[in-house]
Amino acid sequence: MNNKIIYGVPFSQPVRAVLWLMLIKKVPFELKLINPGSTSEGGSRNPDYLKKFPTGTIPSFEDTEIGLLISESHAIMCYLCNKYGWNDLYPSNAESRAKVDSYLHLHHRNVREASIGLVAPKVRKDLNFSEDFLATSNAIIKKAFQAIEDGWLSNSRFLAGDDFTIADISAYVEIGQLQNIFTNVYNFEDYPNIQRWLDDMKKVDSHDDIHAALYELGDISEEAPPMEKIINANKKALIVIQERLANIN
Ligand SMILES: N[C@@H](CCC(=O)N[C@@H](CS)C(=O)NCC(=O)O)C(=O)O
Repeated sequence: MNNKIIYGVPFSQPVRAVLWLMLIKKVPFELKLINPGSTSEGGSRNPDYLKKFPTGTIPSFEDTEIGLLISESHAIMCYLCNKYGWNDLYPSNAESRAKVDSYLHLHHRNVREASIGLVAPKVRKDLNFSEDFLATSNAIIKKAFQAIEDGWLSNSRFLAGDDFTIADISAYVEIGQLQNIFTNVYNFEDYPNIQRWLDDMKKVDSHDDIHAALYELGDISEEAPPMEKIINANKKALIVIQERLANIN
């Protein structure tokens, strides 16, 4: 058993961000499957999970050796970078780090809205989002993408400068999933800087492995995928991650 445990499913965007960091850095871990939102055993809203992680969300991280429990993908990624000195992905220089942090803070309720406004309505029909809710969400997404296009990516190759950082990981799991190679629910034609960045991000180590669930799910623009397809996408991604872990451990 590994002392580092990541709780979640590979289909979840913030879970993918943490798993991607671990695969890039080739650090062994155990992935414990937790079903988001479920109150059943193995669910993120089950009392057993809530006892450890009161926010009831995935991803969460546990280091059993030192008794550390943390939720929130950004906090987990920053912790791992701090702990293991991954300054290439989370610069130690205060000014460069501030740029990364600035994106990480912006992400919530802005870029993260991509999942809520564009993907969730397709994959979570049961949540019955109202027209008003979706209109607000889409307006937030448009504003956030425009800021990235005109600001963050207008003068630099990556979000926080010319080097790839955890800000790019976090942003890509949200924005990348919308591309036509995956769910195909957003047209990036009017965003040349974002398109260029998306193409660069496809070359990042472990990109294809970490997106196995999305490759498996395919285009959802015309039709909402049946639950079985989503479950199979998670299963396929799990196999890919387990194979990678077998080579790391
Ligand atoms: N800000 C959190 C967001 C986590 C989040 O929203 N996770 C979703 C799955 S993608 C979840 O756990 N939903 C279940 C719930 O809230 O009950 C992070 O970055 O970790």
